[in-house]
Amino acid sequence: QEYTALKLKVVEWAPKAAEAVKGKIPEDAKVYLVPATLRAETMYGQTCCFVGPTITYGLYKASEKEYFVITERAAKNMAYQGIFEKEGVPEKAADVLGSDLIGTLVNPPLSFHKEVRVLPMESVLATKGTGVVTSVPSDSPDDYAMVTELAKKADFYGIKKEWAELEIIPIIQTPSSDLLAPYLVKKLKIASPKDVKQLLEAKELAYKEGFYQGKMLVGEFAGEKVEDAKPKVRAQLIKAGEAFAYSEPENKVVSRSG
Ligand code: ZZB
Repeated sequence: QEYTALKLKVVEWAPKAAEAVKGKIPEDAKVYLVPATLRAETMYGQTCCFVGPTITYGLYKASEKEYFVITERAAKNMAYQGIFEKEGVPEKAADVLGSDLIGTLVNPPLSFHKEVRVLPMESVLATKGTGVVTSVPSDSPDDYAMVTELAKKADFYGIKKEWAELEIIPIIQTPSSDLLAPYLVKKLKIASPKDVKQLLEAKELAYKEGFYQGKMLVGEFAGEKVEDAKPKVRAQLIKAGEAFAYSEPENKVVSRSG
């Protein structure tokens, strides 16, 4: 499985995360949350970044002045793939619990929303990708169901309601809708992130319709088919130093919905 790993720069830490990293990295170091995605062409529509609240993340040294927030498992894979300056064993500067990251402000490359918050998602798997997931509610039914839930129960989740209410901008046009994920969530009567089975079905439908029938509505490749735009957007992000290729051993790939 070849992912695109995206660099979301930390602009401001949540208080507990700030405590966890204090004095552990150089003052002028840049830190990134690094989600792994299969949908580089949707990055215009990022509205937040999900972490698993019970997952322990590490701050791993990518180069002298750059650190990545990812799972240990991902750090080991990256060290092995020559993504870090130092090959072999990853260097960890600090641990930080997912729940302590919530509220952290990050800058997602390419996105219309220049600053988005880190928010909780229980279904994030520590065993897949980097354990960090960027949220695109226009095109990912899981993400749409989760941001809807977070906005509804902001107090319960310990977040500010407005963090989950960023405008959802149409990115891709398909025969069904310009906002395929919200459309499918409604159509399959998905009420919450707990509707795992319907969400899995919605995800499969969204992947298929988005890829084979989707047309870009925004960005440099507006008007082009998703099929054609996808590799171009990815190449652009990589060239700009805002993303890199990250691959996962095949047998370890598990679907988000089990
Ligand atoms: C942005 C995005 C935009 C994604 C979209 C999907 C869609 P899959 O499909 O389940 O095999 N993901 C990545 N890592 C994790 C994790 N550790 N736990 C849970 N979910 C994870 O895996 C690929 C997708 O699952 C990734 O692509 C990521 O969400 C999420 F419009 O990134 B995606 C129809 C889907 N649309």
